[in-house]
Amino acid sequence: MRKSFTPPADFLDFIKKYDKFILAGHEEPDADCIGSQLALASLLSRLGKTALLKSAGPFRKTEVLPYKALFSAEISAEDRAGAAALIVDCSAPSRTGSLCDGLKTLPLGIIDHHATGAAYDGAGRGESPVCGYIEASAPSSTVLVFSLFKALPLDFTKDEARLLFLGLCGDTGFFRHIDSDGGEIFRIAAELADAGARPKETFAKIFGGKSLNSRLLLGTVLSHTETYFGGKLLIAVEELAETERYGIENRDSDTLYKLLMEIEGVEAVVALRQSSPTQCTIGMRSRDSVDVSKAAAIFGGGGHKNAAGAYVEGSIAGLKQLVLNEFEKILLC
Ligand SMILES: [Mn+2]
Repeated sequence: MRKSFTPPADFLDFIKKYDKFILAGHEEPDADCIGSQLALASLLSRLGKTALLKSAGPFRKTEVLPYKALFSAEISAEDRAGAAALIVDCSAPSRTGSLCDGLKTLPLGIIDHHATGAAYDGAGRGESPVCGYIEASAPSSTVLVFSLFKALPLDFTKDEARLLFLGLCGDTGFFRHIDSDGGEIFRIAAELADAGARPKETFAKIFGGKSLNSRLLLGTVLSHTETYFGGKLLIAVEELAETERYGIENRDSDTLYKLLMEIEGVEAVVALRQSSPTQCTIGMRSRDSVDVSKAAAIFGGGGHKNAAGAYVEGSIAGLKQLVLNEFEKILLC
């Protein structure tokens, strides 16, 4: 089936209606978040509008670090005057971290492709209008921003094409997560390549630039990965002392998940990390029909069907059994 992405008419009206936008993305931004925000800012400025780029950070991933200086983590009263807010690559203002307060009471537009995003109903925003372009079947937010360019219509500059392509490659793991029904994605990729996107350079941006410490941390985490349920589930553990020894900036989650998901028989991978003496992050990846977004929601987090996470109180030792209980239901039923 041939599908395409088209922004809802009321979302296009939202873009046309305001002259000034505060563009916010989620905390710890990835290539899709940053690529979407920057391409959108460029689109808005070409329409003669003001776009203020905001991110709470931290900028950890090597592919987003070069753009850090373009973003501010503060929203001033002057920024807010006459502005509408646009949040990208997440659906709830709370996901923007420290920016959340600065977005309060502003008219809000949302561009997102997360499965758990569709439920956002504007709760707590009083009379402020909320307008969403939320499409869980889109592989990246940049695909939705791409469709905004097409709908207006605007041709892509070389820089815009490269930013949109960067987000698309980031969220699809360089196209390897695209399953059937992916024709439209490759048509979009082809159009971005025609407009100046460079796959080789993008690959080097996303997968290059690693340090030796990042490989040593990866080796340590791999060396204490445990297998459960006949090899269907792997739990990888990163203790606080290990993160501190090698540096959190050297954490390479994408490669960890990739290496572990490549093991025969594995249906899900959980990365359990002690992020402070009292808090842990739980990252989850899964294959095809195994839905980890529900498990993440039980721990107060969210995400996609095959990629989700949560931030929870507790220690690795305490959480492991709770994780096993949830995955027993998911994998053995
Ligand atoms: Mn995304």
